[in-house]
Amino acid sequence: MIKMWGRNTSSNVQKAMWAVGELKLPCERIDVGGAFGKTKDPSYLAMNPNSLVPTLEEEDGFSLWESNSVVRYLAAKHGGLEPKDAKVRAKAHQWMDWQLSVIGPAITPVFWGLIRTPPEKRDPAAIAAGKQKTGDAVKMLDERLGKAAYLAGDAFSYGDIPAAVMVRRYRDLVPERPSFKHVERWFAAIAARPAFDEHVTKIPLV
Ligand SMILES: N[C@@H](CCC(=O)N[C@@H](CS)C(=O)NCC(=O)O)C(=O)O
Repeated sequence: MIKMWGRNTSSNVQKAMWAVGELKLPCERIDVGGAFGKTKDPSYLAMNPNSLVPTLEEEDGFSLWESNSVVRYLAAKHGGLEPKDAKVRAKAHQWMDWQLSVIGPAITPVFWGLIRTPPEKRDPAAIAAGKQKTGDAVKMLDERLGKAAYLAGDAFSYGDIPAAVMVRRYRDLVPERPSFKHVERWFAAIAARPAFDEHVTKIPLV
């Protein structure tokens, strides 16, 4: 059975576990990171020198880090989630990379400010700037989703996974957000997926 190292409250672990759920793979998830610690243990660092979660470990000793790479690997190995057409697949990869480079960094100060920082220590300006940047990013998603049902094209794929985990956080953290009707239509379809419900919606933001 595969092992996924990482606490389930991590957005990056959630991406990997959501893919595990979509692919219906037997998996043991092991709590490390955050309050659980252990990511600086030599045995963990040998698998993941970043001291971050998640890390995938297979029975033959193969290990892999970077959540989006883990998602793509599991999909390629087990079949499913991966668009067959090269251009559609490239669009999926584009939106996965965009999550790491654009919407992830935009929402991080909002998440840390509102969830992991006590009210008296919050930096309201940083939170407001993060909300604005995240809204600008979600507007890009809305424009894309005005032209296609899912981010890569007509069908759900791994290209939706990283962005949807971020949009879940945006919707919960920014109730005063503008209305993005295409994103809302797409998110309703995502939220109806049992694996998303189990590995993302049901995990509180902490
Ligand atoms: N780009 C990496 C980022 C991994 C990352 O930053 N993980 C965070 C949790 S979301 C982490 O390990 N934080 C320290 C900890 O949980 O101990 C990925 O996508 O896997």
